[in-house]
This record gives sequence, structure tokens and C-alpha cells, in this order.
Amino acid sequence: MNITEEIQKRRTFAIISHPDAGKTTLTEKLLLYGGAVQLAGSVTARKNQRATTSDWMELEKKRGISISSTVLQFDYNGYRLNLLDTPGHKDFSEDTYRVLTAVDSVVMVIDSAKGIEPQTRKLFEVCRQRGVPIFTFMNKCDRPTKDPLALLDELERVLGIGAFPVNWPIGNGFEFQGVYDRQTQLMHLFERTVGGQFRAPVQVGGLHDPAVRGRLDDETFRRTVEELEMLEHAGHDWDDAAVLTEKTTPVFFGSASNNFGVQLLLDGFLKHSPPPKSRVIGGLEISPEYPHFSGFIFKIQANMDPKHRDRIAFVRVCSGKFERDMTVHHSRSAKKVRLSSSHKLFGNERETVDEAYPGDVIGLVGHDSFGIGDTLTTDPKITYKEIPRFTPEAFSYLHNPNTARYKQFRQGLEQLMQEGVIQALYLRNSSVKTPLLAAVGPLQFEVVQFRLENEYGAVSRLEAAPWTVVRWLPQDMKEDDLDALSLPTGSRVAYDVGKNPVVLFPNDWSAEYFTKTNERVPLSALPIQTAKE
Ligand SMILES: Nc1nc2c(ncn2[C@@H]2O[C@H](COP(=O)(O)OP(=O)(O)OP(=O)(O)O)[C@@H](O)[C@H]2O)c(=O)[nH]1
Ligand SMILES: [Mg+2]
Repeated sequence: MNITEEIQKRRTFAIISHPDAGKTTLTEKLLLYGGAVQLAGSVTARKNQRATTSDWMELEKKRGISISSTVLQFDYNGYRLNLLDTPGHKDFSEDTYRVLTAVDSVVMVIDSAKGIEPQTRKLFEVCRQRGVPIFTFMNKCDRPTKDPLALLDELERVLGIGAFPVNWPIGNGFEFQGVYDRQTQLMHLFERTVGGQFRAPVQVGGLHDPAVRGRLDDETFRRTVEELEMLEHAGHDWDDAAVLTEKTTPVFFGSASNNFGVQLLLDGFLKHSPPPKSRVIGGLEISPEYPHFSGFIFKIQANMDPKHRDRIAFVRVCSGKFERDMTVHHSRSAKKVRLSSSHKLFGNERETVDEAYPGDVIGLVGHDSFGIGDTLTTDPKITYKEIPRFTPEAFSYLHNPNTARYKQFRQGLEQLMQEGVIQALYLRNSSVKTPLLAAVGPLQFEVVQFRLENEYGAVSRLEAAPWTVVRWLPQDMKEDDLDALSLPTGSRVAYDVGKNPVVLFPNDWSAEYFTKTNERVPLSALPIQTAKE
């Protein structure tokens, strides 16, 4: 196969939504229908039951929520899929936003009883800004839902995107029996299986096929026929170009936990979603076929495999062919590095990979100098600047109550910080050595505590810090300049890990007051990009 064929068969996509809409459940079912697992696990697995492949972290299994994004690579029907399950909670959204830089399309999951929820809306906006095509899965149709037509209307009204229903639910809530595929004009009626572990048995037939018709009561049948007629008269046509330019989203209905509509989603998505496309950086367009290898790191995760206790840098391949043992230019260090330990990833499982193509996500092990956002390439002209940065809004001290475990505490904290979801700040003129942690949301601190104990054997104690706002000061400020600042009550100067000065404020009001009383000192909500980064 040549490189163009390799590229054309790749589909790299994320599953996104508000918490609890069913992303991880749907991911597991896509693996089941894609033949990548034989038996689907559950997000709330009890004894003797399998947990899902993507929520592999201890805390995720315990809480039944996703904390960290997961990569699952598998082959299905001539395609190579790189699927990324993302966490929905806003405290973990930094990770989700980074994943969105690495994908070519998304599946947006909606809880059909709730419609479009706030976090879904935010993620949708990011996809739109980035030009990422969106496919919609209306989940949980096995429970009483909003009216399907109202759900389509909500997509158009709230998100401003045209909705094209690819299929249509037959029966609502407990009467939900399956979906009507508008393209083939066939009914797919499913049966529920225990725990949804296996594929749901399905019966397929035309609208008036007696075998299928016999399973529907008159009211459901009449209603389905009427709705389908309405859809034919109103609404958008299927148009691939409109999908690729985010004017329309194809909508699939179903139930992930019951496996209803999962096969239709998988096949419909693969047929119409785009393969990897060109990226533009500083006026330079890099197509996937560009003869030089290039890619960037969008995620780092430590301790995925308890047997190895190492960290993996996740690279999205953007152009050219990756070959194990190749030597590449590393943007941050401006040095040449040899990439000898490369893996394909499936949850927390990994396997050595010898080659990879644009669209693939690979895991590289054993490079401590790699950081999030770094470019790896055989053409040093290329430097991707994809990774968005976030302003921390939660602050907390983290104490180490057990001095005998100081080494583990420090080492664990340092490694977790390299993952880029928390950062440490150090107060100026302070004798306190306790790290002050900063993150997008407070749940991150709980994750750090849990992981410190679980992965490093270091117990810790959180202490609330009195700030809610951080702003970066100009990098060139000298100690004298810092002394000369007029600080509002309750605010403090601190340094980030790169020794850049910041000011911590108790609230927005105080930060605004600072800008009035220190007119010549511009503040920045985002960390200043330093040479090291
Ligand atoms: N009734 C019903 N429940 C479902 C369905 N799909 C998922 N669920 C349930 O919804 C809950 C949340 O599912 P998850 O798959 O963990 O949701 P998520 O979107 O991954 O959540 P986060 O990753 O934490 O944002 C679980 O209890 C699932 O069993 C469905 O089709 N019907
Ligand atoms: Mg999840």
C-alpha cells in the first residue's frame, strides 16, 4: 500500500460531550462492533464484570467517570481507526481540548432526555473554530426522551448547525425498538441483551415488511410513518460537503448501553468522515503526503502500565511516514533524537509499532525532555503550534504529612506535573516550601492526591488557598520592579515553574484594581511562552 492509500484508510476522531451522556459506553460498544473486544465492559462494573477499556485508571473505575482521555487504535472493515474517548467534566477539559487538536472529526454524544448541555456546547464551539466535522449520536433512546424533532431543532437553534437525521428512532423510551435507516429505507429492530455485553440481535426489513411490521403496535407504526414523511418534506439533504464544512451534522439515534444503532453509527461515520487533511502553520501548508515525517505531542501520561512505571508521550502523526528508530528534530531542545521505543495504544495496553502514517496516534516512551506541544519532524522547518493554553482557576496547597515519604511525594508530584494538568507556583519571599498547586478545576487536586497514593505510595493533604485568579507579569521584571508593585490586599507575587513572575489575586475585582494602580504593568491571563517551550 502506498502512503496515499494508508492515509485514506485512517479515521482519527474523538468522542465528546457533557459528562455522563455515554461517551465511554459508546466507545466500548464501537470496540465491540468494530471487533476490537469480544465482550463489552461496563462503566459501573461490579464484581466479575469487565470494566470498560477506556476507563482503565483506578480512580475512573472507582468513580465511574472519565478523568483522562484514552487512545484506542484498531482496524475495522479496511479502515484504521484512532479513537479518542475524552472526559466530559469541565475540570478535566484541558485534556479534552488538547485531544481536539489531534483529531480530524468528532462524534458528539447527546443524552436524548436532556438535549444540549453546557459542556457539549463549549466543545462544539471549539470544534467549529478548528473546522472539525461533527457527527451526532442521540443516546439513551431506551429511556423517555425529548421529542426527536425537538432534538433536531435544538441542534439548529442552540448550536446553529443544520441537522440531517441519518436514521430515526422507532418508539420512545421503554417502547424503543430500533431505528429506521433513511438511506436504505430499512427498519432495524433490536433485542436487548443482558448488560449489553454482546451484539444485540437485529431484524431488518422494509417499512411494510410483515415480519417487521408485526413487532410494532399500530400507534408506533403510524407515528413513525408520519414523522418520516415530515422529514422527507422538511429538513436538509445529506451532503458530504456540508458535513465537512460543519454546516450540517449527520444525526444517528440509538442506545449505547443496549447496543441499539451502534453498527449503523460506526458504518455511517466511517463512510462519511474525513481522512487526515493538511495543516497550515505560519502560511506553510503541510499535507499528510508531505515527504517528511512530522507530528506533535498533545498528551503525556505517566504510569499507564503498573509493570513499567514510565511515561508515554502521545504523538499525532501529521505528515510523512514514521519509522521506528528514525532520528528526528525535537523542537523544544532543538536537538536530534532517535525514536526507538514507539507503541500503538489500546487503552492502557501497548504494543511496539514499527511504522505509522498520518492520522495515527503513537506513544513514545523514554524521552524525559518531551513536553506537551513539542514538534517531532525530519524537516526542522515545521513547528506545530496547536496546543491551547488555559488559565488556572483553582489553587490549593499540597502538604506531605509523612516526612519519611518525602522522596516519593516529590518525585510523584514532579511526574504528574509533566502531564500538564496541574502546575506548581512558588510564593515570593516565603519560607513555606509547600507547593501551591494551580489547575483549571479543583477535581484535578483530588486526582493528584489519589494518584500520588496509588501510584507512588505518598499520602498527602490539601489545604485551600485564598486565591482564585492568577495573572502573569511581564517576564523581564527585576526583583526591584517586583518590590515596587502596589499589591491589593490579599494578593501575592509568586513564580511559575519557569521562574516567570505571576500575581495571585483573591478575586477578579482585586485583579482589576491592580491594573488601575499599576498602569504600566500589563498582566496576561496566559503563561508567557518561554524559550524552553
Ligand atoms: N439508559 C441508558 N443509560 C446509558 C446509555 N448509555 C450510557 N448510559 C449510562 O450513562 C452513565 C454514564 O455513561 P458513561 O459512558 O460513563 O458517560 P461518559 O459520557 O463517558 O461520562 P464522562 O466520561 O464521565 O463524562 C452510565 O451509568 C451508563 O451506564 C444508554 O443508552 N441508555
Ligand atoms: Mg467517559
